[in-house]
Amino acid sequence: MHDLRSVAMALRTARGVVVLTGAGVSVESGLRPFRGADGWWKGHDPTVLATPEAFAADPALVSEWYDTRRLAALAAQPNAAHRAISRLERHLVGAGGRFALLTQNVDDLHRRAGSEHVVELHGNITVWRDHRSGRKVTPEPVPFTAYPQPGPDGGWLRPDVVWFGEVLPTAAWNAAEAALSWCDMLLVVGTSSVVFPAAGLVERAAAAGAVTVEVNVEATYARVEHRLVGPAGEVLPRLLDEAFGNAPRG
Ligand code: BV8
Repeated sequence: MHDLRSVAMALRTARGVVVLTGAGVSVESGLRPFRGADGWWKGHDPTVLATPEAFAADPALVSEWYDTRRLAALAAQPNAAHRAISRLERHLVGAGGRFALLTQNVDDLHRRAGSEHVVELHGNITVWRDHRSGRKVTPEPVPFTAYPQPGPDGGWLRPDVVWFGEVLPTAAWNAAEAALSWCDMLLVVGTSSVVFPAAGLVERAAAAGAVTVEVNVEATYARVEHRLVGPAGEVLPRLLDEAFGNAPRG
């Protein structure tokens, strides 16, 4: 993997690193990716269920799907990919550089792996909100007693995630755009890069002159300069060892 060596050289001198992650970084934690056969649940397509229309039509079904995923995320453990990204953040910040982690994932595993500068572009499945009042709650780590679960203000509880057709949280999107202004290297890890506006960040980083690198088990349509093909839990630790020496693992 000669490209890993050239990517490591670029990473060694990068001053502003942004990492954009998708469901692929949590596959090695046992969580399903979003697309493909593995993503479907009881014969339902996630891209259909992850919409306000689906929740309005069948709040019980959508709540059950999300509660199942919430419990799976709580039971999962961060993997070597999450830990490598957390290690990269500590290295950059420790060396006086800048770092941002932009995640499309809602499973909270980056934060549990020790990442601090986490921008959750699509929300967080461990937080829910009353669908009428918007009041947020963090449910106990046990299954809901009913689907849908009544909220504190008379509505139903819905996950505090961004559904298709909903706008991304303003603060998160502003943070993502701000990161592009100082990003000189973008690592795109474990995402099919088909969901916008997140996927559009790759082209914008490249247009701003950043070195763009994809880490994925397969090549996607994302237009990047380098592709490191393999599981993120294997590629990222090797990349960091090559770039920074075999420092204590994160
Ligand atoms: C928006 C949270 C403005 C919920 C998600 C019509 C009307 C409105 C909007 C649209 C429209 N048509 C299109 C749009 C835009 C739409 C969109 O992009 N649609 C796509 C499908 C074409 N976007 C939106 O609606 C966004 N909002 O545009 O608002 C607006 C508003 C109103 C009207 C107009 C405009 C909101 C998008 C956010 C949706 N919510 N998630 C939930 O999680 O349930 S997105 C969902 O997809 C997940 O968050 C997921 O993270 C994200 C991206 O998927 P990936 O993470 O890439 O996961 P995937 O399974 O696809 O791929 C996994 C990858 O990992 C693969 O490449 C695989 O090879 C790789 N992999 C596997 N194992 C490993 C690995 N890689 C490394 N290592 C491994 N071990």
